[in-house]
Amino acid sequence: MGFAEIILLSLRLLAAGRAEDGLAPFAHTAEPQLVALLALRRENLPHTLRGEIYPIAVFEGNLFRDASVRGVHPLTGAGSDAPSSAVSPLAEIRQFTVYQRAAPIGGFRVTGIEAAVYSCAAVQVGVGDMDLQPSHVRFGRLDPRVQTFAVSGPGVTYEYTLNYYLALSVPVSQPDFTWDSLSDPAATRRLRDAIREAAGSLAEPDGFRTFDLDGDGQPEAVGAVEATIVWASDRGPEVTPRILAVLEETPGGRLNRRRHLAEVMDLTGDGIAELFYQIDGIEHHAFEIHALKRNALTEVFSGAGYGC
Ligand SMILES: [Ca+2]
Repeated sequence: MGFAEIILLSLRLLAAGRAEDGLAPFAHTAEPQLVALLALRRENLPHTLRGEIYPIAVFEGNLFRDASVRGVHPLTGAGSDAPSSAVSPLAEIRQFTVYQRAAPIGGFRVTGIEAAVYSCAAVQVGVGDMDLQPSHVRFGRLDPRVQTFAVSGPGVTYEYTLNYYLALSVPVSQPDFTWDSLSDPAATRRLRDAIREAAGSLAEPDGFRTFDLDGDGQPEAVGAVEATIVWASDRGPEVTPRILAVLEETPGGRLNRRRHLAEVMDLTGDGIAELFYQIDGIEHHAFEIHALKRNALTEVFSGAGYGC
């Protein structure tokens, strides 16, 4: 599962792009923003680190579009899509800032493009030099984004651990927000009740977290009740919280696909945070970006699916 079957080969690739445009009426950033994933791999015996950049989406002209570029499967020779002359955006965009929980923890510079094989798909990834703050590089086993694999073959047995970080080609300053639920238990109660009610359940929400998506100083909260994820926005003591989104935890109705809220960050530079979701399934990863507009969270990108 996961990226267990990644094999890195240096290949000259025929590749095909895939565009799944979303609509996002936001202010322009000055230059295209390449939203990418840094897969940081630790070889567990020597504790060496290696990073690979996976392009996810480009934000340009107020739109997010798929930035993943298919390769040719090195084992079967088959492409995931019809061959084309699509070129990885990493050929032009090489410098990234790496984030963890919306805080920059270092940089990555792409020096080459290679094929990474994930299960039945091959994609182009960037390899290169990284400079991360060691204290922020985490491989905690409780983190849902961290996966450990044991690989054994003829005369070879080793183990490695992967963690994923958001990487942006255009660094965007993030609002500094901490909201203490203990200091405002009434607002916490309002938000938790609104989440339960929207989910249609009496159960207490799991994974209750707060952010300030719109920068107004009032909290937006997320919580899950069974398989339903609810976002709500507090509007003060006299008003019922506004429901921003009700999502199924298993998107598309496919079994074993789950959303992980990987980052909540302003990706577009307009001061309003977007949600960056990683969708994990069996031998499959994909990504979604949701944005706050007109008092609702709307999916503005879905794509960069890796795997079967
Ligand atoms: Ca807010």
